Amino acid sequence: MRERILTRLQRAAGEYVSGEELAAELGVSRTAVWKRVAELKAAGYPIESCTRLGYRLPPGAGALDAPLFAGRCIRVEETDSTNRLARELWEAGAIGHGDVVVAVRQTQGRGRRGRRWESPPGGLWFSLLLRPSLAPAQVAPFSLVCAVAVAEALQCFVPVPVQVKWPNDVLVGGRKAAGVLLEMQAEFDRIEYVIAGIGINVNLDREVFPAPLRGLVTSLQAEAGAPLPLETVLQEVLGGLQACYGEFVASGWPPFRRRFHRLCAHRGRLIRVCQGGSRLEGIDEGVDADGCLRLRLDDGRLVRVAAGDVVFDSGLDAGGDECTSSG
Ligand code: BT5
Repeated sequence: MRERILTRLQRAAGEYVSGEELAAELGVSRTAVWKRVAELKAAGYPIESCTRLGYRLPPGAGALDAPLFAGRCIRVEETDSTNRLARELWEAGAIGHGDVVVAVRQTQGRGRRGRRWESPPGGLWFSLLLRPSLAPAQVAPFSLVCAVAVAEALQCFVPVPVQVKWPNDVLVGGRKAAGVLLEMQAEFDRIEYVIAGIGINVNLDREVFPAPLRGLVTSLQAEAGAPLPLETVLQEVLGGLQACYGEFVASGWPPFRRRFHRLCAHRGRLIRVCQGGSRLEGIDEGVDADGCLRLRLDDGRLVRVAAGDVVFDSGLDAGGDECTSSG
């Protein structure tokens, strides 16, 4: 949708286009237009807004001038993991900031902590290489930011709620439909690169998953009731990631905290956080200014958790009670 808004504003050659007109042309609400324009502005597009007149892009401020990703897309039929391939291509000097590596299928898709990510054809499996000029410690919450970007983009395609589960899961209708794997190469005070690996179950039947996962996962197709064009989903998600990346580099995690809370599936609920062999149980009191989860334990203590997996009673058939079950 962002691409179409930009194209329309460019076509207007510096004239204002009303929010109403844009909404009608795109078949969405005026609020949806307003949100996308806000994202484009955050990503560096010099769009001007005027309450009575609408939006305009000053002449000469072409879409390609904006400080966004280079956005080359390297497509392969099959690889072990797009995160691994992106690293190899970077080391060979073949890709740079903003480039994306997409695979039709991955043979050894990776989750966090060495877990496996099922990646048959029909999903979107891609990795985005980024070179932010931030200190390594500042990047930690970016995985939560990616989850927010993916969740907000996916909401355009399904009628059921899209939520996030700390730190990096995207749930559609309560089941996991996407995940984020952030990997970083850094020297002590300088980031060489960050690879944001994103997996989205787009057009997948539940039957393609191993039996233990079937009750816990879903796909956009299953929730929308029809297959979706992979390319459209990819463009929408990349647009969201671009906008969020621009805002994150400029302003850090704070602007995303509220967005994360709004989307969070377990805020205020009794949850369990599993870290390796240990587990903590308590009430989720939200994410703090560093992206850590705050947990109020039974004895009243408030603890901050920097890493782990959240398990909560989602009311779904497969339960997800065990810390090892879904990640
Ligand atoms: C994640 O890990 O959720 C991160 C997934 C990132 C995948 C992308 S695909 C492109 C790029 N290249 C890669 O090699 N990886 C990235 P985690 O939170 O650890 O969740 C892993 C767990 O999710 C597994 O242990 C399963 O329980 C479950 N799972 C596996 N495949 C799934 C799928 N396709 N959909 C939903 N859940 C899945």
